[in-house]
Amino acid sequence: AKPLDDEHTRTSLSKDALNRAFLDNLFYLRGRFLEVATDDDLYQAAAYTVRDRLLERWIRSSRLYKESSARTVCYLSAEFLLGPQLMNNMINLGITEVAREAGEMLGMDFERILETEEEPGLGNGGLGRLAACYMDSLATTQIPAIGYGIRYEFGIFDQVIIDGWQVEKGDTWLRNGNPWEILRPKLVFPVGFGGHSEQYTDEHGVVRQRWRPELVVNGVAYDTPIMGYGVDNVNLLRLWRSEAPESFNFGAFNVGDYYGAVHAKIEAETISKVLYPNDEPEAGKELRLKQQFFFVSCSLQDMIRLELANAGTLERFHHKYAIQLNDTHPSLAIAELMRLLMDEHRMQWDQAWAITRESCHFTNHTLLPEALETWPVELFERLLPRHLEIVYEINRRFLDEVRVHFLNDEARVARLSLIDEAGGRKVRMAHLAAVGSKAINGVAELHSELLKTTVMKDFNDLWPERFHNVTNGVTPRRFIVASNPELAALITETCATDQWVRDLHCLSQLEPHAEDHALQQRWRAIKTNAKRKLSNWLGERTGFAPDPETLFDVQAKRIHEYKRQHLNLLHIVWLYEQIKQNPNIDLTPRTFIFGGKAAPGYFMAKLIIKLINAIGEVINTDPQVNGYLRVLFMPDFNVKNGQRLYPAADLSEQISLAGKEASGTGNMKFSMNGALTMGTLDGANIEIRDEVGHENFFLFGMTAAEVQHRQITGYQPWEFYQHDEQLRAAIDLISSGLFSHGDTELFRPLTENLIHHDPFMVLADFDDYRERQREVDHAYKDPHHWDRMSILNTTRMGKFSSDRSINDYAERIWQVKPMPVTLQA
Ligand code: 4GP
Repeated sequence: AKPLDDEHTRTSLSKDALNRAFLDNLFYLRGRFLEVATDDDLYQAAAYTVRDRLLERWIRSSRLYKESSARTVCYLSAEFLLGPQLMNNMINLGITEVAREAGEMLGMDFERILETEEEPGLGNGGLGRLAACYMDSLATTQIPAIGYGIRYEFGIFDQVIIDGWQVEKGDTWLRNGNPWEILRPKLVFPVGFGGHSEQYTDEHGVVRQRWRPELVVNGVAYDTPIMGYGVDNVNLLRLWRSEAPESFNFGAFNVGDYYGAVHAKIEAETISKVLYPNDEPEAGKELRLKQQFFFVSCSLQDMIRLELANAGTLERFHHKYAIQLNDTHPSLAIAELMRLLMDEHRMQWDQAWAITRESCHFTNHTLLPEALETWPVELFERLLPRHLEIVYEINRRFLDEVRVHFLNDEARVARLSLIDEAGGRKVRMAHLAAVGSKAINGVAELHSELLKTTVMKDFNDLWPERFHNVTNGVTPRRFIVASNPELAALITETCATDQWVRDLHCLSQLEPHAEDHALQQRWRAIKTNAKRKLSNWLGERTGFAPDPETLFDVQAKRIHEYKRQHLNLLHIVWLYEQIKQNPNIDLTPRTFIFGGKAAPGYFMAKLIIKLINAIGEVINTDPQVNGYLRVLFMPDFNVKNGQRLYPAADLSEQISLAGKEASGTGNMKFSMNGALTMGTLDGANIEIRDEVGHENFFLFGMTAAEVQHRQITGYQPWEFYQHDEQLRAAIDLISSGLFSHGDTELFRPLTENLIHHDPFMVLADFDDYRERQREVDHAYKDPHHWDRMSILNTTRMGKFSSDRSINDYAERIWQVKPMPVTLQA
């Protein structure tokens, strides 16, 4: 098949020119010549060579954006889970083929160079990866945008599996340097902490308020170019690193307190040191609050600097910027923007508030109560005394409005207040974000509805017009073109155009070919090949290479009880029993593959990982069952490893309890690559099923409404355990010690929790899940039928491109327009 990009290589870049540039970089930047270069030297030289190709476009883009008054999107996110960048930048530049050939001319192993790249893991999971997809789509749709976040020195931990348990290892992604970023040593902003707020009289005799922080750290900018696909727009990802201001340690140093001087430096640098793994209790995480304020303050100061340089005044700040708050982590932006406008730039409250409210927008990503951020007032006041005053004033005015709207409803006032008065007083960050934002959105239709009827119901009663839905999307550049080049080439060949890469709805052009046996055969061959590649990789890493002819059934995502990896496991254990009882059973041979990290402090999630590996150990070494069943855990699931997994899956497990998964985006990545989904009516599953056709989706489980009903009427998991013999047998087998060398205690916390509490209703959905899995087993036996469903899954995924999501935000929320950049003068 023809490669995707060589027809539209807009760079008219020759192999020779590329090689010359590459060798120059190897020589001048790395001080190496080809014969002695290490893999890392080669990778770095390649990365610089590609980056150089971005820079001209970058400069052109920033100049154009600066000169125009076009509205710029500022995407504030504590996480950007970028993944490897070399391949994607080449794809977006349209130079992968010429680069591959150039590399071959020099006798280099292109794949090996790509493999060498260490990904920046500056995020936990869905929320951080979404931010990265949106950066790709903003550039591709030519919308001026800046992503603002934190340049963590240590991103999400690396996961290794030792004796079946997850062991965390520090992520050292910066060890060899990061060729994609450019340090801006002069772009530095001070960020204060602590101290007090005071009144003073300015030179015009006006009484004002100001903050006297006790500690000041600096935020210094690191810029990464974000190239759009097939366009010349390059946007900016600006990440902040904390450091001690130079003057800060002088005092101590001069009096000979060397330790004190260094200590202060370390304390300042700690702020951007490490990414917090999520799913951990928030309480007392002082450093996390510091991180949030740190990056929000730097980012807003930067926006203000740019606007003052351009317009000379901040009166039109909200016309210039559309700020998107990616969850509540950046919601201090509301208070900090107010402070900057009033205290530093002497604006009156009303004007500052109008500007803030017109600039900010807020996305919620989860309804799980433990993820709704609150900060103890005491801690908030200690770190941000002036901001607490501002929050109180926002709250006072807000609650006045509430009282006008809902007369004599003090219960509602208490529920809406920015301060939670129950127990220890806490600042509710979601409320701060909601009050200060023009628009509030959920990330899939169901989630947005639930947001309005549950956690944000009172806000919806007050301001229904502020609520929106923007269903998530993912970038097809990374999740089809980069991760599954063979499939991409087949699609392009069959459609006779690669337009789909930019407009994913064009995949529907493939649909008339879904019945075509020749296409089906090639489709299957590509899938099998992807499975073979994954199998080899797993073989090298885990010592076991699964058979690519078996059905690959994959669940890859964070390990969490609400995502119900243990439901999957109960089914596997049940299958194991069936085979044991009936060795001649007619089953489709399957390989179950799991991947995902557990938060280091989340005991139950870690126990689930142990159980996956324990079950795998028994099944994979039992010749009586391992012709039918294999169970594998892929260590260190991250963006890079995800890209190996999505193309190789036949079945995608999206089995969260309905109402718990806000959207999911892995579900989209799998389906785009032709996997069928086994899923509940949760998050974006619902919309995926509506798009791909109900007959091409394996649906099971309760609806969100049924879940709610069960919760209200009292859920008794014990009853399911008692009445469902099959289920009981599976649970009992785990309790029996069969998977734990006779240890009946090891998994007890898990089994007891299921039988007696089961907060995510695994037992209630088990029977239906098992039934649907039986259908999967049958369906896979008919290759034509399966391949047709697989093709239709891909062709009908147009809606789930992040380009569509970004268009939705641009039109309905941000009111921003594309601004095409052209290279020609
Ligand atoms: C995730 C949600 O759990 C997931 O459903 C959603 O697709 C994703 O955000 C992007 O919107 N939330 C997180 C988090 O990753 O840290 O809260």
